[in-house]
Amino acid sequence: MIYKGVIERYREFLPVSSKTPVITMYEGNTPLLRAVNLERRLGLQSIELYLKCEGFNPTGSFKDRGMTVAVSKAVEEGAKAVMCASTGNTSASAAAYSSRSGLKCIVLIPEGAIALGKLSQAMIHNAEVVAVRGNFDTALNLAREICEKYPVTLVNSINPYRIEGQKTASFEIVDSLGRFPDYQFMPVGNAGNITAYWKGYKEYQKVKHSDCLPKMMGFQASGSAPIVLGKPIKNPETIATAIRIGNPASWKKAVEARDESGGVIDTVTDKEIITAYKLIAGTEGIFVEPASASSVAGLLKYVKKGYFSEIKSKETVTVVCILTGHGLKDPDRAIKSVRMPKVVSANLKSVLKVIRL
Ligand code: AN7
Repeated sequence: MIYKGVIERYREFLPVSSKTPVITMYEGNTPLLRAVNLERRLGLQSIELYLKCEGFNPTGSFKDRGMTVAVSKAVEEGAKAVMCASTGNTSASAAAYSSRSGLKCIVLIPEGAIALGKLSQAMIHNAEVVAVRGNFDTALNLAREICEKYPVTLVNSINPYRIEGQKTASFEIVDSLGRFPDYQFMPVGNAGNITAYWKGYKEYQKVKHSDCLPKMMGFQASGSAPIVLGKPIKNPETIATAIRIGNPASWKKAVEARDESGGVIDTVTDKEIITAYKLIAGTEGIFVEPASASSVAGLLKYVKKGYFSEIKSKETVTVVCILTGHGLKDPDRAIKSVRMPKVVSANLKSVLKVIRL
């Protein structure tokens, strides 16, 4: 059967009917790749590591899973316009699905704080892009207020349809592995995604009659870690602009996911994020954006801490790291993280001198 996106594939688990006009770009069905090179790097024989490559979605991030449901439902319910505040990926996805559906799309972004790739996506898809002099949290408050007062549908993850769509990623992981993973490492920003995965795993557990659920291991950037600190942060900072969020909307649900699963929500530093970012690209050939690398950064931190040291030598555990967004979203960061190309004269001798064959 030809793949037709997450709504068709997981229809019975989603709030859609035969009357719902499905706005899709065949999102989802992303690769779950075994990361043998990273496994070697971690130095633990007992970990089977997989990477869920969500950057391979149509607009380059996991947001498309939720956006297909949110925009389809907005059209079904007769909306004329949708709106979101965004650190970039939500706005890119909202703009793309809106242009496909004919809805007007308005996005509020924190001025100067979103990666260029994401900004270019929102703009080329004809969204009304407004840069707010403030951070994401301020922009989200404004978007909420506007959507309460005017006939505009909010498509941030406060919109329950977003969470419903995003939970399909956990179904895919179970379907690909043929079992539930033991641990899932992932970034946490506004905390919608950890909420969605946990909801998905719990729903699938009932269907699959499994007694195993993964521990949810969420990671915030250390300068933007309100959940870890237990209080909102007024001026969050991190190079991982996607998760530069000081007051996550799904805070309570994220804490529930952590506690019900026996997992953790912890921090990784920008330095740890960049190390993991380069390691994923350099050892597995997958280019992710910095925020996404916080999942692997978290895994490296926990391996180093000895978190997995109690695993008996014959046992193996299955770990999935969620790589939420594509590296091309933020090419500036890649360029800043590596050495620039050497410039040489246009002759064989000069080129050979540099490439050292
Ligand atoms: C690549 O686009 O919040 O914890 O406005 O773009 O569900 O917020 C993006 C978040 C992780 C965090 N990785 O997910 C937005 C936005 C990437 C992201 C997250 C985001 P949530």
